[in-house]
Amino acid sequence: MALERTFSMIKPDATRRNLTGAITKALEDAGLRVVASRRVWMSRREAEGFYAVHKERPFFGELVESMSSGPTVVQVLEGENAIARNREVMGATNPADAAEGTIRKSFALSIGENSVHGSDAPETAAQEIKYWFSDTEIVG
Ligand code: DAT
Ligand code: MG
Repeated sequence: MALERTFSMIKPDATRRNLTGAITKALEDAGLRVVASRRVWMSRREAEGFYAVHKERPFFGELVESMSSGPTVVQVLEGENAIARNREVMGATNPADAAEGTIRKSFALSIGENSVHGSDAPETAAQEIKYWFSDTEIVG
């Protein structure tokens, strides 16, 4: 498997608790390299656009509210199997189901405030990276 890139986000519930460093360390310890990073307080409109795939879900309003409630850190991660590796180190969406040692098991507060986002497939990774970063901002 060649080097792959994925999109990651440290969510407002985590930046609020000063967990940016701890979460980045967990990603780096898992073999992922941060090749782009920016702190951004997204607008409701940006959050709605980013999570458009979930717009019919009952939790969409809550999700947009929470994602625009404070700063996030948007990142591009690079590594072998980066998409799957990142999902593995993040843990299950609901922290109650997340495996021991995962970021969500260690830090998430609830299914809605679950500390991190990670792309789930090559197509969404490409789309999500492009949503937040231009090519020149990614330095591998
Ligand atoms: P993931 O972030 O693991 O890819 P997802 O794509 O199914 O999970 O959902 C996106 C986000 O939406 C998730 O990180 C938190 C929120 N969410 C999902 N299910 C939820 C629920 N049942 N109640 C509240 N928020 C939810
Ligand atoms: Mg998802």
